[in-house]
Amino acid sequence: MRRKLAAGNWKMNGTAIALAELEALARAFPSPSVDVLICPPATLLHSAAKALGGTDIAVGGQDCHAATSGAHTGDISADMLADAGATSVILGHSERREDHGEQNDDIRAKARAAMDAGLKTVICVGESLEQRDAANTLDIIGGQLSGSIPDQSTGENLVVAYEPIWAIGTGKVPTLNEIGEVHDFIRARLERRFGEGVGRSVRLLYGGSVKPTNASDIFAVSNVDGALVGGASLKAQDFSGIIDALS
Ligand code: 3PY
Repeated sequence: MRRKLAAGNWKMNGTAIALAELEALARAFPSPSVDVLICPPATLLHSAAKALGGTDIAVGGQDCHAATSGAHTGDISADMLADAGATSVILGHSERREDHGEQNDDIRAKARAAMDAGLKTVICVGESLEQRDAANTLDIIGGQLSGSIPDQSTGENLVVAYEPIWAIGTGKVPTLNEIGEVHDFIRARLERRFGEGVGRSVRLLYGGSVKPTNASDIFAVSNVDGALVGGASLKAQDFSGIIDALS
C-alpha cells in the first residue's frame, strides 16, 4: 500500500514572511495518513526545517549538484541539503530542464548523488504541448524515465512526478483519462525495469495546476498517489485543502 504524498514546490517564491504560512499549515495539518513535503527556496530550508521540527511535515530542496563539494559557484550539494534539514529533493523539474538546459543524464547524476546522501528524490517528467499534439507524449516520458532515473532507485528513495509542461502555471489541466494513461504507462515502465515489487512501491504524483477544487477528481485516477503542487502550496489554506482531498 503506497502512502499518499502532497509535495509543495515553492519555486523562487517565499521570504522569511512565508514561514508564517508554513506554521499555519502545520497547525491546520489535517491528516496523519498523508505524507506532506514542502520544498522552499534554498535560503529558507534551514529555518523551514527548524520551524517544522517536531511536526509531520518534511522539508526538501528544489535541485542539487551532482558533485559532493568543490568549485561550483552558486550550487548546492545533496549533502548540504541534508545538512540544512532536507529529507528530499525535486530533480528535473521542467523549469530547470528549460532554464538551465538540464538533460536526462544530468538529472540521473544528480539523483545518484541525492540518493547517496540519503535523500528521497522527486524526479519530474512531462511533455510539451507540441509533443502532445504530435502524439509523442509516451515516447517522451519513456525517454525521460529511462534517462533520468538511476538504477539504485527503490520505492523508498524515488518518487516520480508527471507534470505536463503545458499545465504548469497555466490553469490548464489534462483530462482525467490523459492523466491516467500517462500514470499507468509510468507504472508499467517502472515494473518492467525494476520488477513488480519496486515498480509498484514507487509513488507517482501528478503536478500542474492542482487546486483544492480539482484535487479530489485527480486523486481518484488510478496510479495517482498524490500531487506536486506549485502556486497552491504557498497558501496554507489551499494546500491543506489539497491534503484534505488526499486523506
Ligand atoms: C506547478 O504546479 O506549477 C508545478 O510546477 C509544480 O511543480
